[in-house]
Amino acid sequence: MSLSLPPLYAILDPEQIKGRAIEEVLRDLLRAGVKMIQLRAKSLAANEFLALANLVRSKTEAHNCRLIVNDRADIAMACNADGVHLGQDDLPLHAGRKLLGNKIIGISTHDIEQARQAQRDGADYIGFGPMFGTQTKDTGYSARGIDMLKEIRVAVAIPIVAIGGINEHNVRQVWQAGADSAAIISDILGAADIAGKIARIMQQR
Ligand code: TZP
Ligand code: MG
Repeated sequence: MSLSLPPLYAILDPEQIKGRAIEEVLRDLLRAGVKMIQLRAKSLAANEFLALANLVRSKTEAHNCRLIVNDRADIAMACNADGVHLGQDDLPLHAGRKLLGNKIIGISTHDIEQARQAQRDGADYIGFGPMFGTQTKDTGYSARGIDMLKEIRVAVAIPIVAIGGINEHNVRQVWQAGADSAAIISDILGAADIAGKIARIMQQR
């Protein structure tokens, strides 16, 4: 049976929280009812990443929220996350599957061929983007846009998480184009009132 994803896929990244305490931001996300969080920590050493992942695991578990670890299958396993998110240059899916067994594996994709390949290889969902212009990550790809998202929707049956430049003002188009979920970093983590931001995003459904 295919994975069912909540409409909002929040990404928690200690580099994007504007000097706030990560525990506080996490608490805001969970109180706002977020049911899926990806932990992304590009510049933490493995021991620091794991310590953070353990903390986030205990809080997400208490709120019945799934936890996906970005990039690191080892840390996903060590903290008992629900899964891992792998990019095109991370461990290939077959290797991730050896480590993760039947846990969730998401794969970042940027075009139809990568999306089809991820589905063939057994990904549980694909990330697709960057949808719009984003400052958060230089993906090396131009904005993919709504029309390409619609093509991806037709090309694969597995769930799609759209990412890149999504905010409260454009998220509706992303859902309408067939994304199962919208991944948002800066519009949420940069908000002065995270709970209010999430409520406004969810009102767009
Ligand atoms: N992958 C593709 S775009 C992106 C990632 C991790 C960053 C998205 O961040 P934002 O701030 O929601 O545009
Ligand atoms: Mg990666």
